[in-house]
Amino acid sequence: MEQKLNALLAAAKAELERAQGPDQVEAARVRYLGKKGELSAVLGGMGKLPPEERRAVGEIANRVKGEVEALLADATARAQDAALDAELKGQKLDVTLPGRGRPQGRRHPVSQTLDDIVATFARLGFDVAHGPEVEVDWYNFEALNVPADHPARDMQDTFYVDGSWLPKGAGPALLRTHTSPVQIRLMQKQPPPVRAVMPGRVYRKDSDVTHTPMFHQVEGLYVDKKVTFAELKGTLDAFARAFFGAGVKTRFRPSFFPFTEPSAEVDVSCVMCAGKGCRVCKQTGWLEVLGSGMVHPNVFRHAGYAPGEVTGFAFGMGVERLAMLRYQIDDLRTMFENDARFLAQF
Ligand code: 2NL
Repeated sequence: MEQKLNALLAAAKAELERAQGPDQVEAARVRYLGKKGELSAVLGGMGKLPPEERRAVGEIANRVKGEVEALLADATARAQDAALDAELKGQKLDVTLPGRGRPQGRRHPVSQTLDDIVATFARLGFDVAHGPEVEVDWYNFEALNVPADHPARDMQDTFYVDGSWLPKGAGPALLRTHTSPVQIRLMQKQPPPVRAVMPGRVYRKDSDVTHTPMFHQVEGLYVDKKVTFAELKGTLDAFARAFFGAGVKTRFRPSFFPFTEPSAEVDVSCVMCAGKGCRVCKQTGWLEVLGSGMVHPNVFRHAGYAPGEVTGFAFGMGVERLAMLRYQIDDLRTMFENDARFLAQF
């Protein structure tokens, strides 16, 4: 029996050395190691051996099996190498060809503008704060002194979402319509002074040529003892000159927001025509770039600050609008189509 096994090993070795291609290797595997193969046939005869010989023969059979398996692995590797060699022989490879260039990516104009706005305020001493995009009614409206019957609270203007996962009594859930709730959360979390900007995505149920349901905003807040309207003007004028260029002028016009009193809209002299009047500024020489005002006492009360002890100013601006002015883009929708040919220009 030992002789039979050694003969089997020698035959397998000879056959696998001759084998060409994966099919012949596989045929050899079936012949020697398969269920109905030669090794099985030899082992099948083991039952007739006296018990004292069985053990010795079993050991030899295992060794032979291991050696045939190793020979098979070698033969498989050789067959694969040969197949690859044959494939490459049929190809011509010009190693002197230049590599294929990969197009370089770049940041979206909205991201560039948002980062520049934040960096400009950072240089003026402002921190940066972030907060959730899914908010509750209280932080988005109530705390900001927006009346219950204000049109902005309407189902038509705000995306209300399922809030059943929130703690009981949390109130209606919605997609924030401005980043102001982050300012309320910040004031609740830390005592004055606060000086921070809040950049991020905001959502409104608007969709037409000049409005998208999602856009970006940067809001800012400065609260301390005796912050004045003069500081609001100085800060926003410094921002406008840093962002649009040292030559721009600013103009503050009275306005109204529920969360500030008094309130002011800020215009800059037209960056296209330097104030002479053109299509972009509709011949006025001015561009509206942000809204601002002194924080309303009710907002301080809701945030847990004492209105008698602190004052502050706040402001907000739309990032897409500033990006369009800065890069002279005249169609808002191009900002959301993500056509690489468009985005590569900024
Ligand atoms: C605009 C106008 C504004 C604010 C945002 C604010 C936030 C708090 C308190 C008071 Cl917590 N005000 N934010 C104030 C005035 C204007 O945004 O036109 N945004 C695009």
